[in-house]
Amino acid sequence: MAYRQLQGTNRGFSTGAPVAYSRPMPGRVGRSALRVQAVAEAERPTAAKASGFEEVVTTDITSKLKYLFGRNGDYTNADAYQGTAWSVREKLIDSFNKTHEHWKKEDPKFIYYLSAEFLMGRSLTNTVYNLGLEGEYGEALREMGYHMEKVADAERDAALGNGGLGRLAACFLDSMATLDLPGWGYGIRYKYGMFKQGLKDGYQVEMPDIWLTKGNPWEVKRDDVKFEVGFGGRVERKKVNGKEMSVWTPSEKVIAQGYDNPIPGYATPTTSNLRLWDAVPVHEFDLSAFNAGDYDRAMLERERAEGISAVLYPNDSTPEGKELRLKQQYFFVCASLQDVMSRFRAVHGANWEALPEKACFQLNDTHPTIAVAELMRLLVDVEGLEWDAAWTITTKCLNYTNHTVMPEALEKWPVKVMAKMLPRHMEIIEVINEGWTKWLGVHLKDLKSEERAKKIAAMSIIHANPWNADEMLVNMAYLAVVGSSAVNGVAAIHSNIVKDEILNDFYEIFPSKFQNKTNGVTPRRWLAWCNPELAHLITEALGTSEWINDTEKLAGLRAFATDPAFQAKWAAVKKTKKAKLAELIKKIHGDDVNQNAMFDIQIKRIHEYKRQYLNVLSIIWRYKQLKKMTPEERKAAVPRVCIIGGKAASAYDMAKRIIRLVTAVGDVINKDPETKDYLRLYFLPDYNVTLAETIIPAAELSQHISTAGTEASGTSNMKFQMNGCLIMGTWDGANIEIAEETGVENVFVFGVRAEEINQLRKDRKSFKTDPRWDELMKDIEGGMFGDKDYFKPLVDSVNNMKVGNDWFLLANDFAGYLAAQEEVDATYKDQSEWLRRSIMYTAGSGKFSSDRTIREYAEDIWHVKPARPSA
Ligand code: NBG
Repeated sequence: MAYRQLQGTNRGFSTGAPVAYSRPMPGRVGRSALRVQAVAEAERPTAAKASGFEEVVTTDITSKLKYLFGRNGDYTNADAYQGTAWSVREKLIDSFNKTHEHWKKEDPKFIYYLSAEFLMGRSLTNTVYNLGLEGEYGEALREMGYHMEKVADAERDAALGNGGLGRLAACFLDSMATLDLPGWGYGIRYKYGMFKQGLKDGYQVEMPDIWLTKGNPWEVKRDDVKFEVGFGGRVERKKVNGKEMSVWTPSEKVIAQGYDNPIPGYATPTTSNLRLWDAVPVHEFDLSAFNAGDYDRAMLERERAEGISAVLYPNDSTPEGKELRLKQQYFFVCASLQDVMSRFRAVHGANWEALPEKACFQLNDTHPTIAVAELMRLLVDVEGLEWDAAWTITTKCLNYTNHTVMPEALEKWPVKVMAKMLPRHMEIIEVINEGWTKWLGVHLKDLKSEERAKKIAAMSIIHANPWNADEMLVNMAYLAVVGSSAVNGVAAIHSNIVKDEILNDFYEIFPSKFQNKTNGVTPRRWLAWCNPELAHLITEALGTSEWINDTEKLAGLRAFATDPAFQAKWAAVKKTKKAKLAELIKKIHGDDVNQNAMFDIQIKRIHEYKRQYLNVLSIIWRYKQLKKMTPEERKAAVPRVCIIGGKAASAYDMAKRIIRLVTAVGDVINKDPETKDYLRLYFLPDYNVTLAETIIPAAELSQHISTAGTEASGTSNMKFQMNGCLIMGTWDGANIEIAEETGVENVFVFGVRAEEINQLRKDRKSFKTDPRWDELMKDIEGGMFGDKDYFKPLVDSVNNMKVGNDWFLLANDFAGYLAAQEEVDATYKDQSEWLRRSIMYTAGSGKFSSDRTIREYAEDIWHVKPARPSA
């Protein structure tokens, strides 16, 4: 009873207040600071009432600890986390139930976001803030002698994703819920998420991410949500009820067990859902094998089944690994489609023609593309629809987002593997391809026959492996395009590359299918909650906290960009955040860093195209210049603390060498008594969502320096921008739009343009490298940072045109990069100019809220409308 009151009153929904009603401002700062809020403070509970709530919360936390964990006082922070999380969970489930009761009643069209990855990070703080409960929980914990931030620190990240693609999916869920859009995410409940990265003697080591051992308060196991998923076996034609049908008899079956992860929207009663599938055996245990003494066989089925959802992206360089990955993809797609169809059937019966009015699916990259064949199978083989009717439904329901231009990430499955694991799907794909190529033949009838044949071969979903003519492949991107209504890229330049290069043949045939949806990030997690100090300042200046879900309002900050008093406050926030990061560096590396130095950051997956190597080269160059200076000259230099973080895929050898180069250079620089006050380089291991939440608010300069045309969008660039961090970037991905919104003159742009790349690659062998470049290559090769042999392939990859070919054109951009670095230094010396730019970044970040992106998807692709439950 008391809780219902607490929830109803505190969230203010019963008042029918507009979306950005009196949000308690972000900040773990207690209620008195919250009282400075500009808007509708009257709606907040009075202090007397509030302290009553806190008592109730305290009692609830301790009761959770007592009855769920058998603990009675003397709690550690980790205990306090468990008690708090299990208490918050109840509020979340209340709101989840209400939302879903409403949606069931309204029966709106749903969007289902199919993604092999959801990089959620931690949930406690985000949930408490999104639900507007931070005051109560913060205070209750304080009364118990704990601090919310330390308590929240006990939570393990849900790291069910590799990087940008998975984190984007997580931001999208936050925005879908916040915008009251009926929508769910569907994915895999990996037992082990993204590996934990450690450093041993400066080299990356990988450790399993065991994140579920202490239970997961943020999920609800659904014992009533289970579907069978089959693999292998054979297909026969049989007469079923007088009709010729294809009947697939799989040789292996597993059960997909559903787990719901409620997703709270912000400033709305809507709480949506991320349903993740766990693979479990059909039969618990083979007792007869056990009784016969065959213990291994008794356990075999369980192990095989559990293996499917065990690990995020197993290394796919071996055939077994590849097979497992395809298995994962089919596993979650099959369960998700069955789930959606069974809910549809419960309401609409077998009226499948109406399915596209009630459901649409977004394929997050090619990973869930098997959905094209699976939806066809379910409609034709299971529901008995005619092929053409099923095809119309399928293509109306599905849409595909492309997230990469990297050929190695555009999936192609060997026909052999597909036919063995999913024999019926392989047949279906063959039929789709037959129909498709035939259609093409007619469509292209005006071409000369030779040309037409060439074009059709180039666009065939099934084609020979260009490196091995004996092997036939299924091109998943082609299947996705042919099977979808809409295809989109994730930033303007990227969508153009998709249209003009990667899928150009398809674009020419279906120009209206192709769209752009520039990525965005949730301003809740990535500004309001991770940088409460800045959020307070913004709210104070704008006189409203409405910017939290209407980021266009941030533009109002432009009026303060040159105001010295505001600049001083802005600088003070950055200083606080830098101090926090400095603390972290001290904890990890044991070093005190100069907090007046510029914090220069590059955090992202390690990849040659992202060019962390180029960053290191410029740091070495800076070091060498500092060494040449007199102590007096050094004093005039801009000191920098450079930070690089990111994981290298376990099989990506070159990326691992880059990490070692970072640590090796850091080892030399950080110890040099002459320069260490002016330059540091740290590698921060195990970069993840939580670490990003500390690093990004502290950053002053961030590096987004991919070779033009290679980074589809980037999303950390948007997070940095929101937090007032200046960007050093190439004309690539979303950097371009960020520069346009911020004012190009405020961004440090350098490097060649995407349209020049092909020619420059051809000419790279004869490119005359900068003498400074040559010097650095000799330094590394000569062992200036030790590990000569280990670094040799790295040097060769960019410098020895007989071995490597500098595919990502580091040498071409090197001189421009150093010049841009000089510009950075000069600007930093003028702190008022630097601060003006910093404010202009946040002010210009309105476009990059994932709310904007999701609104565009909802309007242009999904045609899904908000459906908000009443409070
Ligand atoms: C990544 C791109 C990023 C982009 C994210 C989200 C993959 C396959 N792609 O540039 O590299 O920001 O997707 O769209 O992870």
